[in-house]
Amino acid sequence: MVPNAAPYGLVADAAIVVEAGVVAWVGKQADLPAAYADAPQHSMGGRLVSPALIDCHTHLVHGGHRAREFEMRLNGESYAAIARAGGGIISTVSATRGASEAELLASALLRVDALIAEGVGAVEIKSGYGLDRATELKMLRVARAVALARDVTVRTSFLGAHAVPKGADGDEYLDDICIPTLRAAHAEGLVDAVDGFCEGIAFSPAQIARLFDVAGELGLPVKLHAEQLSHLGGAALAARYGALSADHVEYCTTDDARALAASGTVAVLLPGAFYTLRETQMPPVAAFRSQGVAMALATDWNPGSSPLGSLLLVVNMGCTLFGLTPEEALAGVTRVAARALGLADRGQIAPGLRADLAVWDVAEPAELAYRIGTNSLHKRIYGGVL
Ligand code: DI6
Ligand code: FE
Repeated sequence: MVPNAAPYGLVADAAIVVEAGVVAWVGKQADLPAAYADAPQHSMGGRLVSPALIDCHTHLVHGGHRAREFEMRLNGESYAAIARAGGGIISTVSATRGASEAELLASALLRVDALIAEGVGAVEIKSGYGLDRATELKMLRVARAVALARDVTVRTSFLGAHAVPKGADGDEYLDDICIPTLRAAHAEGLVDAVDGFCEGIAFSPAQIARLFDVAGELGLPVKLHAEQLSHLGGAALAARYGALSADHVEYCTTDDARALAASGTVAVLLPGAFYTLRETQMPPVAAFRSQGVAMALATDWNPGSSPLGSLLLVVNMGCTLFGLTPEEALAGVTRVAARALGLADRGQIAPGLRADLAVWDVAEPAELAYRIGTNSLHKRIYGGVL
């Protein structure tokens, strides 16, 4: 996935030298420097080796499920109408508040294990199903605990601005609960980035700006659920704050794409939510391409709009639903996903980067995008450990 003349940065008959968990050298086996000739060698059997995958947008710590709501939508209710009636995010908030830390961790580990089994080495996990101090902190502690329980890197995002609690006023919730909770979570070292849901059913750009000002004061990067169901100006706002990413972005305009390109903000495409909600507004992939906006792909694993536990399926959907090329889609779950998380030490196989690798039983990279419901992972290598 190192950008060069070859598609996918592919190197045939390659060797990778790993020292202390870091890639020391990569190139053609025939060019292996003599200094490494005596190092222990492990054949990958001629298989394809990619960077380990990165899922850069998930809500995989949560209580309960929303299969009933899925039924309601298929009986004609809309996602927004269910949310307004107290279903949707708010129903997962009740289930998450009611779950113990141990219960949340157990269910989160099942989900993370499914991702790891597909070669994922890093995952972003958001809070946002607490909407009160105790539960937001509980979710973030569980996210940190996932990283201790498994060989996987976890980046947390504080998503206290995910929904307005039932009966509350958005601005009062921000001032009295959300922002003080962000400060408390940051003081506990639980926050790697600050996220929000900028949408008619959630928070306005002006409200998100107030939250982002606090993030800036705390030295935390920001990201935003923007332009998912309507065009509210979230992407422009994200660009103005130099966000790591703007996510969903179906309703982005060409002007938004220009702004995202200028700020170096990654557009994270989430085909699982598009598919589940049977949306018809496509993200402006052509504008992202022409303006030079880097595109990532992620599961958005959550119990409402994207109960999707396969990043490989997301790669396929990114191609089939959104028209990404397989090369763009694979970059979107490796090199670009790393950028969306501010992780400069991975996402490509290159000297100095972590030896987080995925070894695949496929002959060529496009197979990873083309197969549906097939897990071709032979082995995952995390931090150089075979
Ligand atoms: N956008 C989404 O797709 C998820 N959150 C968000 O802000 C949906 C979360 C849910 O429906 O529970
Ligand atoms: Fe999301």
